[in-house]
Parts: sequence; structure tokens; C-alpha cells
Amino acid sequence: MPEEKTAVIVVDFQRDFIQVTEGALAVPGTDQGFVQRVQESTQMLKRAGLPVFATQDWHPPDHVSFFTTHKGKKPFDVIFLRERQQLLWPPHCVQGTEGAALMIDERLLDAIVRKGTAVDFDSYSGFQDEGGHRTELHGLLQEREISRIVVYGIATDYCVRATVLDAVDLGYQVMLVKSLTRGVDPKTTLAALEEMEQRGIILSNEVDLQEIRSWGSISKR
Ligand code: VGL
Ligand code: ZN
Repeated sequence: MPEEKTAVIVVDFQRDFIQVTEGALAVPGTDQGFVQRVQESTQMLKRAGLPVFATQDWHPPDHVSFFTTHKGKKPFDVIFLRERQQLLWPPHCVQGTEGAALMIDERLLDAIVRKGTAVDFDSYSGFQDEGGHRTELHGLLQEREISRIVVYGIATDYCVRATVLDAVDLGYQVMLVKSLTRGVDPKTTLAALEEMEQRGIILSNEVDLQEIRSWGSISKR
């Protein structure tokens, strides 16, 4: 049987989503301890030999997901866009700004995948935007013959959710590390976790190298 290869995907671990750095769209629970645990766990996984990829929300200043782009709109208003609901966010992760910076040592990363770069389309998923335009993430994983991914980051109910569900659709086996993941809202976060579990994603409390190495025996149970 061919060996199953595993990679790590750290989703949108960026200043604007983090409380300690007073981010424009700070997600609850992204305190100093959380930031440190994400950094240390990523370092540990990299040292254990896993390739590490980071997604990076990377919007133009007049992005369609910003309330400021739409006259008379407030943060968290919902508009209809191509017959879909678009939640409007405070401007965040603008290309080239401090707020868009990754909070992880880039020397740990095998690649950074930018998303949400097209002005007219939002992109919660690291694989594709709302218009179906793909990023390079799937290709990067395929090049390395990765079949399993360990995922954590921000936000459970938005970008983490969309990324892991797309990963499942693309045929990856997915493990989500809950303690290294934070959500915008408790209700949607809980719903997202239930949805992920139903879709066959393994929900793990902590990063556990033993568990990652014996993944085959877990998922075949
Ligand atoms: C995200 C809202 C807007 C996320 C990105 O990373 O989950 N959420 N842009
Ligand atoms: Zn965004």
C-alpha cells in the first residue's frame, strides 16, 4: 500500500484576526497563549517533517466583502451578490498592510497561498473563491502526493470551515485541531464543527503526533 502523506494547513493566521495585535476583525479567544500555542505547534509539526502551508486572506482595498465598499452599509450587514448572501466585514487583510501579515515565522512555511485577491469575489476557502477560481493549494498538495491534511487557524465558522469542506470534496482526509482554532461566533462555530464531523473530518482536541502518525488506524475504525 502506498504511504499516506500528511501536510499541515494553517488557515488565515493573520494580525487582523487576532486580539493581541488589535486586529481589525479580531476573533474571540485569540489571546497571547493561543497565538503562542499555534506558533509552537507549527514549529513542532515542521520539525517532525510535515510540510506546512499557510493560507493568507489578501484583499484589495475596495474588496466586495468590506462594508465600506457599499454605500450606507454597516459591519455585519448582509447583501445579496449574484443571488448569494454576502456578509459584510470591517476592512481587513488588505494587500500589503500590517494587518495582512502572517503571525507565523515564514521560515516554517513551505508555501503561502493567498486568497480573496479578486475585488468582486469573497473567498473563505483556501482552495477557491465564490466564483470558482482556484488557488494553487490543491496543486501544491498534489505535487507532494499529500492525501491527508491537519488543519487549524481562523476562523472555524468561515475560512476554516470552507477550506476543510472543500478539502473533503477534493478527496483529502482531514483532521481539525480544535484547540488551535477559533471562531467568530459561538453558534455558527458549533454548527460548523457538527457539519465537519458529519462530513467525516476528524476533530482532535490537541496536536498529537502519535495520533497523526497512526491516523490510518483511526480513520479505518
Ligand atoms: C475570514 C471573514 C472574512 C476568515 C476571512 O479567515 O475566516 N472571515 N475574511
Ligand atoms: Zn476576508
